[in-house]
Amino acid sequence: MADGAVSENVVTTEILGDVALVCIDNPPVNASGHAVRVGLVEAIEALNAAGEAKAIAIWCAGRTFMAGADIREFGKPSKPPALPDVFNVIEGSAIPVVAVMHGTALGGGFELGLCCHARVAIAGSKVGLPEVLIGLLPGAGGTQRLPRLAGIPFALDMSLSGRQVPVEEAAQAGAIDRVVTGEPREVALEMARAVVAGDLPTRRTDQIEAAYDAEALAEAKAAAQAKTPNLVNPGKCVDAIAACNLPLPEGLKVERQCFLDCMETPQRAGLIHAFFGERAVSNIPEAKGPSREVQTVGVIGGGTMGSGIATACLSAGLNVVLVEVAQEGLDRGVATIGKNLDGAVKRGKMSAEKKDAALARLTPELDLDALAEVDLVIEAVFEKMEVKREIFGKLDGICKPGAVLASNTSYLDINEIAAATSRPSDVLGLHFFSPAHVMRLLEIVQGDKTAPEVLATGFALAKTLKKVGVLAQVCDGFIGNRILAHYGLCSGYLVLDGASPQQVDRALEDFGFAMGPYKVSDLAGLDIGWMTRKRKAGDRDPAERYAGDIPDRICEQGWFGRKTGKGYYLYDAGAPVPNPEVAEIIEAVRAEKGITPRDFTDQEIVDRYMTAMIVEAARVVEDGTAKRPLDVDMVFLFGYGFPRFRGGPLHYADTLGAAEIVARIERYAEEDPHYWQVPDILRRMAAEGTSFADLNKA
Ligand code: 3H9
Repeated sequence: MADGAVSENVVTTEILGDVALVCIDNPPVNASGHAVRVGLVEAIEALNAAGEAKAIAIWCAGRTFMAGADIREFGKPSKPPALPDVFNVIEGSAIPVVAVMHGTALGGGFELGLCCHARVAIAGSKVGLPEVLIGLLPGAGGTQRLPRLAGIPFALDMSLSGRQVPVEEAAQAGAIDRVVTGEPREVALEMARAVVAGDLPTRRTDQIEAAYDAEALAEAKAAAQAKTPNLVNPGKCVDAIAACNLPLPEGLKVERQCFLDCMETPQRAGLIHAFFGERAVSNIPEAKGPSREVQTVGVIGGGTMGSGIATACLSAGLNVVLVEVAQEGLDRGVATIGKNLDGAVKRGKMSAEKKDAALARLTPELDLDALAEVDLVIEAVFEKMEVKREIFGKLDGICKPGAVLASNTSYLDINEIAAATSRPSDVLGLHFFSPAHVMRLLEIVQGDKTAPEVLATGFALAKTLKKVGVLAQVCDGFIGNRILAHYGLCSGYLVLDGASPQQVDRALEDFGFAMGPYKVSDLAGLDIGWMTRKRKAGDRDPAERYAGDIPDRICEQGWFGRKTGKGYYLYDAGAPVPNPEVAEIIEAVRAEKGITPRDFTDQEIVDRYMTAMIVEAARVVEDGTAKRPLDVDMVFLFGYGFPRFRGGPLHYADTLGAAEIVARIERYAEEDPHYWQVPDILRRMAAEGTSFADLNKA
């Protein structure tokens, strides 16, 4: 029996003749929180004590079978009974138990199914072991029972990919005994009766031996190490599965230890912060109010950005009117959209029929007048205020009343753009990230006069496009690019002072970034930064150390990165190699400036780069450009390739502590007091011993 806790009626039992139905009803997703665990043990023990039922069926109310352990409980002291103990009670039940799964039976939910004596699923539902995605491994018997039912290769695939597997596929592999149609409760009753009648065979996993596959295990271990060298949990997951040749109770002990080892890691905390952060960014009043209906979107500009935005809208089932000024540009835009959609088909993200239907919803036009009837316009033209104002002035006269007018500007003042219209309340910023049909971030920029309904329409659009919409206020670069501009200077200083671009890239890739900043610059095009530096040359503070001499000189050679075959790296053939001529430029610039290059360790590079990022991110929170620290974190995870397992710059900052960050800034400020300044918010946090996580809760 459990520790006497109240089960809050989240688990109820119905006796219907000689069968019993046990229902879990714990909205929204029937997670196995403490009350559920207690309730399940009580229900199974009570039925066994009574000894009247000949079969038990476990089913769930609401939209889904149990979606796993309650992730909100992780990191807090755990209250018994632990989930593996609950499942041992179920597996040990003398009365056979059948699970009836619907919706998404994930993690502990699927493991609940595995510990039962028969597993039935409703057609069209999915099962999965997504623990790997939150820094864990299946810790309630999944690594032991799944290989016994479906073999080691299938168990490795499910638990290392975290993918949601259609139940039909899981049934084929042996993980599910029967796929049926119907409502969960009715199916539960029918299946419990089928067990009694002997029409649904039962099996106990403690009586099944797994076919051992040492080769698959060794391959999986090597692949996990190569693919995610920074993560502990995939390797531990393989170790746990490898124990499936032991007797079940022994194997479960190994699994438990591996699970607890992962639970202790900061990676688990980072990944769970990412899970909740992704949901929390749109869990705000601004996103929830009434919004305007959007079925047809006008996209102005058929360049890379405009075509990507159009692709995203078409893929989500919206109609798109694409406007360009010249036929050639329009044709190029349509061709890019076609290529983007072809890519989606090739990657298995879209069927060929869906692609044809998407293209049929595209209307290419050469005249802004074609936007008269669209519900929302996204302007994605050249980054110049005069051009944008001219377009918005025209849209004001063309678009129907109530149309939402959005700019995809990355830096410019939305209020100034809105002022070019007679309806600034309809204007907002929708800042996509390149490639716009792939990157999940959408900064939703609120102007001074943006109507609440228009802002909510931005969030609704993000949801339709399956993007992560983050609210930002107006400033140069909004959340992401403003912070980037600041820490970009830091990487410039690192190279000026002695590091090579390759060392900076390597250090940050080892830290977990998908690509180092110099590889990213080469990919994005070095001319973009060059243009920005020229645009801002007049505003430069004379006290600021200029970090642009090296990239300026590279651009003067006509080397703009990947697209010209040359940048910080050479892209002639095969893998990029360092451009030796850049090393000469760097040396020359250092010599002209009288800089004696010094050595940096990789750790020092990471420390300085991350501190610079945290400094500006803290300021963005302090002045309200971002609503909360977690909004900054999600911008970096979904738009800037920040390592997900580190949770985002401000979650990472909490792992260091404000006092350590302040101490670092003060140390660096001894060399460059202009660049390295302690934001007030960090100084306050250091004094009070508070964290960014505290601000997320406030
Ligand atoms: C595990 O099981 C470990 C075991 O192996 C071993 C244990 C010893 N817990 O995503 P949605 C909330 S690890 C707590 O918007 P959808 C979510 O935050 C777990 N809360 O809906 C949101 O709250 P709010 C393995 C959870 O329909 C609300 O439910 N399982 C959990 O788009 C709705 O969620 C997973 O990793 C949870 N487990 O998608 C599954 N799950 O309304 C994680 C959800 O306040 N969950 N919430 O913002 C999912 O993948 C999706 O939520 C799911 C539904 C597909 C289920």
